[in-house]
Amino acid sequence: MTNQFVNVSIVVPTYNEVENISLLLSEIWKNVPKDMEFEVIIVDDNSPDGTWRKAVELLNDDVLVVRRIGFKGLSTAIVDGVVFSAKDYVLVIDADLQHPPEYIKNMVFEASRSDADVVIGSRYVKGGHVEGWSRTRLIISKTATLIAKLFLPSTRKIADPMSGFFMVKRKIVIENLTKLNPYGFKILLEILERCNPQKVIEVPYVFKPRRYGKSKLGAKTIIQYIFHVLKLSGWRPFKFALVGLAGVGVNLGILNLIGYLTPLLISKYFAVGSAIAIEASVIFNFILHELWTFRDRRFGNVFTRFALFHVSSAPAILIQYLSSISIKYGLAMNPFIAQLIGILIGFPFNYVFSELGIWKRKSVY
Ligand SMILES: Nc1nc2c(ncn2[C@@H]2O[C@H](COP(=O)(O)OP(=O)(O)O)[C@@H](O)[C@H]2O)c(=O)[nH]1
Ligand SMILES: [Mg+2]
Repeated sequence: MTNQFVNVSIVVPTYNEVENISLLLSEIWKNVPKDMEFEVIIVDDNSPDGTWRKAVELLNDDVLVVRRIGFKGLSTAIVDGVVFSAKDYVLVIDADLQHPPEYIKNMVFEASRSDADVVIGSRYVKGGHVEGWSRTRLIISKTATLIAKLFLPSTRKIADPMSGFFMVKRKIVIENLTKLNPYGFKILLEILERCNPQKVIEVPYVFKPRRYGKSKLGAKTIIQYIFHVLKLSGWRPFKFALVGLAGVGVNLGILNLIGYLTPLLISKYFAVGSAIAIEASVIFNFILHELWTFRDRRFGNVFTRFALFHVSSAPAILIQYLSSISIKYGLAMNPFIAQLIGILIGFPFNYVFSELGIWKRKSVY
């Protein structure tokens, strides 16, 4: 009889988990499907509490302990675990029993059934849940998920792209190893963005409170996370802002030129002159976004994108236009304040609309 399950390397990153490690291993043995071929790889960063020593004591033929000296970091530990692994799938699970091993069976079953590139243990699909989090903690997690979805198109259809409990085909990680930048804690985001998985599925699980010991992730995690997402996005929001800034320059430059060539257009017919300058800057911004900011995301018809870009620029344009006209006709509003309002309201709208509506990435799953 052929084996009905895929074979799996279970990678466990550990740092100061001495009280959890033996319980975790026995839970894993209890919960893997009976006829599944598997191995366990513990990647420990030379924990001061001697987790690695304890793990070596528990060693049997199917367990490998990697003790890294002079390294520290959750994501790099997981990537090293993948490098040492030898099976078709890698399953990543925390050592502190927050990812209950009883869900392994179901994840393996779904991987075997679907042949998905990535199987995510998900807290945010039906049947999934988080136990023991305060409302604040939950809001932070959901906000972080939303940030990922805005900046990283590969995560948009996934309910829990920040999960640390997941399976991935070894092959897609190894093939893209040099593209991975295992910064921070969210290696799944890296895999989704850089390894180009074609099929991703989510399986619900209940995230439990830590069994023993304490969390290694502190307040600076949030800053690191935002930095990580921006880096993964190729700094797109900054490129977008830079182009916008250059657009303001173009606007003013053209207005000056028009004034020089046809003075009437910046006096009696200022509304016309101003409109021409604004349109010139919108065209300029559009071209730069096409060639630079979103060059990898030019799908569909360029004229549709061009028309939509006018819609997305509309709030900024409108505020700018009204303020410049009102200033011109003496209805006095401080021009800097008017510009600032235009930018504050216009920029986020324009950016979000551009990301989600105009230059959206084609979804593969
Ligand atoms: N090898 C290694 N493992 C780590 C490191 N930081 C955290 N871990 C492990 O990664 C898992 C998740 O970390 P944890 O502190 O529980 O994060 P939290 O669940 O988000 O609070 C646990 O198994 C930790 O032992 C690290 O720097 N190196
Ligand atoms: Mg934990």
